Amino acid sequence: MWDLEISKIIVNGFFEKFNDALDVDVAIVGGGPSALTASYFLTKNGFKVVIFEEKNDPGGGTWGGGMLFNELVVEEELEWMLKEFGMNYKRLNGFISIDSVHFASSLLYNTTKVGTKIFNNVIVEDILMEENRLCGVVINWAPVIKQRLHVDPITVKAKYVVDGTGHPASVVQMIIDRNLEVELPLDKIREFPMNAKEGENFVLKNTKEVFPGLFVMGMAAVSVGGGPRMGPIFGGMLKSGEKVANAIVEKLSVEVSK
Ligand code: 48F
Repeated sequence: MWDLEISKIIVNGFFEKFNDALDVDVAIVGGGPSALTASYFLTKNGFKVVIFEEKNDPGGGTWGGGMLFNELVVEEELEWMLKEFGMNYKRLNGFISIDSVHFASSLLYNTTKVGTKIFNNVIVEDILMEENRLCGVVINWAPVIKQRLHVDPITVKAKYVVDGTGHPASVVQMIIDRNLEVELPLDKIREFPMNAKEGENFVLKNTKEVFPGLFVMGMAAVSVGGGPRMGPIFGGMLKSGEKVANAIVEKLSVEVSK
């Protein structure tokens, strides 16, 4: 019977992916542009990467461009990466302009094509710790959390966790809420008014390991470091994702060769 066959294909296909994603090299929280870039470079380097995105549609703040004008901007120096992703773009006075729907879908296509697994509608609601080091995340279905259902989560083991949750820096916030030692330049997570140029440099500088086993990238790195937001310029997100990927590749490669 067709209908039964279809249901079995879906259920078996999902659980095959999901089972494999319970023990990974890198778990990325949030599916925004920095996450899609980081996962692409990590997976391409042979590491097992999973992204958990609480919304139905991964891509974070990319789809709507600036103020719903669905065009976004990156710096000219990133042309090599856009070429790597096979994107169409226009060069204009030192900047590059890209259709935001094309940008989001290209990032999604490229990272899933190399093998990154994205689980949408899944929220990271807590962290998994061992000997004062992050070693995974605690996940649940986003509708379970949003409807406040009393349902326990399950855990995913990861060698590294990356906070790519954007403005709220949710994973770092979970560490702070538990009074664990995290080095913050301010008394709390906070971002400052928009300044695209400063923000673009700031995001890259603040993309780093902030707690053993936990990296922060993208807008989350800005919030944790206390810097200015930068709105619809996305070069910093791509650079930040690439920086996290390189840093983790280096660490994991050392561990593999031990
Ligand atoms: O904010 P977001 O797009 O992340 P980003 O990579 O990019 C920022 C830009 O979009 C833009 C900008 C450019 O200059 O300023 O804002 O830093 O995407 C973050 C994603 O994380 C998801 C959220 O739904 C969004 O899609 N997210 C947040 N908390 C959780 C989460 C969580 N606890 N579990 C799963 N997903």
